[in-house]
Amino acid sequence: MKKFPEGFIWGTATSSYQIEGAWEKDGKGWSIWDAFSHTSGKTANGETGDIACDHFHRYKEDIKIMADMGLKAYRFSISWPRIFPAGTGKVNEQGLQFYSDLVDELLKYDIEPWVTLYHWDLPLALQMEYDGWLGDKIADFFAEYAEVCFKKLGDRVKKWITLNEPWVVSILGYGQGVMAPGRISNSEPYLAAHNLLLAHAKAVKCYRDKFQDAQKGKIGITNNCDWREPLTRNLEDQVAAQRALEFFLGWFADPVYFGDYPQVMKERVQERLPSFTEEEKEMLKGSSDFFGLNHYTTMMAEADTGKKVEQNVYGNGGISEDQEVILHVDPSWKKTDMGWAIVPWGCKKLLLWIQNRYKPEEIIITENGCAFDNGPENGVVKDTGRIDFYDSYLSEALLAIEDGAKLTGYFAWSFMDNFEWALGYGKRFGMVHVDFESLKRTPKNSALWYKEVIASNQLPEK
Ligand code: PNW
Repeated sequence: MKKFPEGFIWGTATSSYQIEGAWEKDGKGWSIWDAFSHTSGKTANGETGDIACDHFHRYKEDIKIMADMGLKAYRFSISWPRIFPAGTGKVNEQGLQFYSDLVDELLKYDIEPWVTLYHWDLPLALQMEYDGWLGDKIADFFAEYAEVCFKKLGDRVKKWITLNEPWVVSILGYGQGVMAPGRISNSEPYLAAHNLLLAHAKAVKCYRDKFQDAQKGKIGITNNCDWREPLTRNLEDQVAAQRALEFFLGWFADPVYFGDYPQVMKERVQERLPSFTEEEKEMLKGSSDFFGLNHYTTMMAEADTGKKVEQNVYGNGGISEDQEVILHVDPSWKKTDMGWAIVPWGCKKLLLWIQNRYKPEEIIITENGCAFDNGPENGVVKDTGRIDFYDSYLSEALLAIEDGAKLTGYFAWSFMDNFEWALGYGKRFGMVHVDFESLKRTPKNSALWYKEVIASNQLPEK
């Protein structure tokens, strides 16, 4: 059995709105997810994150479980409206204190905090008064918020992630409307994405100008991408798969690594794609110290020759009309409770595609995981499907490392079952089971399996 590289970072991930609860506690303002989940018809069974896992009150118990698992790192996000109830202006010290205490508790057990500044819970006030990610002041507000976090926590937090999955914010929040703020448009996603990228760049500039020398941390962005495999070996389908990847990941990673959008997007999206000034390009280029990747699944790509639009599987594809790519899933592929196909080799191919295109010094998988619904029986949760999933994806990640991908860390999504956005509590991604009535935590067998992986730095013999 091959070992992972020495010092490999093993972690789990969560996000504020999905686990914290305490939605109006200690001066927190409302986020767009508070408003969205409280709007009838937007989430499964009208479920909300009002209580969620009540992590806000139970973080010590949760961190104890993390320590028992032997986690080296824990990725969580800060709720912007806990820090700035109105999005900008006055800071809520009580909100900051919660995260400061959380960080101290993690460090007590030698678990390194990896902090995401934005995992989708935008202060509602900024949505109402400034049009959220469509407004031209949003990047400055984000940098203002980020600076407060660097100042208060940067003495102890050495890993920062500005944004989680701007693709999801743009496509699912502004394109398909299934996530907050629930807008449906074929132009707004491009504008939201543009402002997200500028917000990222401004926060990074602030960190580098004012904090990085003294605090000696790293800062980057996390993008999500599925793999796109050409449906056939025809040149058209190969080009279509490449185009789909550029529309998905290149949209965000090209500006961060090269300073501008992919050419193919400029050609196809035209005036709906905003452009960067020279100064903005400079600010964006090289603005991530590591390549943060969230990866879940794979689809096959076919060039859309114009006749098949109706049968397109739009869901995961970006703004499909602009790409002219039809997505397919192989019927033989097994699926998780999300309906996402389990295709471990797609993970390897994607890692190598990233290494080859961007040549990052480090890639960190900041999320990978699966939803399966297994509950405790006599205190034991036999989630073999989840163990198989992790084992297969990690095996492929290891092969990618052997082939040159500089993968240096891996975060399982998720530490515990939580609020899966519009799908509510029915989709369970956790290594730790949460009973949403009693809020009791039960580590699943996958948590015990992961503990073994971490301790030995390799995958156990099967
Ligand atoms: C990610 N898609 O979301 C998020 O970062 C997590 O908050 C979430 O719980 C997890 O993955 C599981 O869903 C995604 O449709 C949501 O392609 C949707 C998609 C991708 C990622």
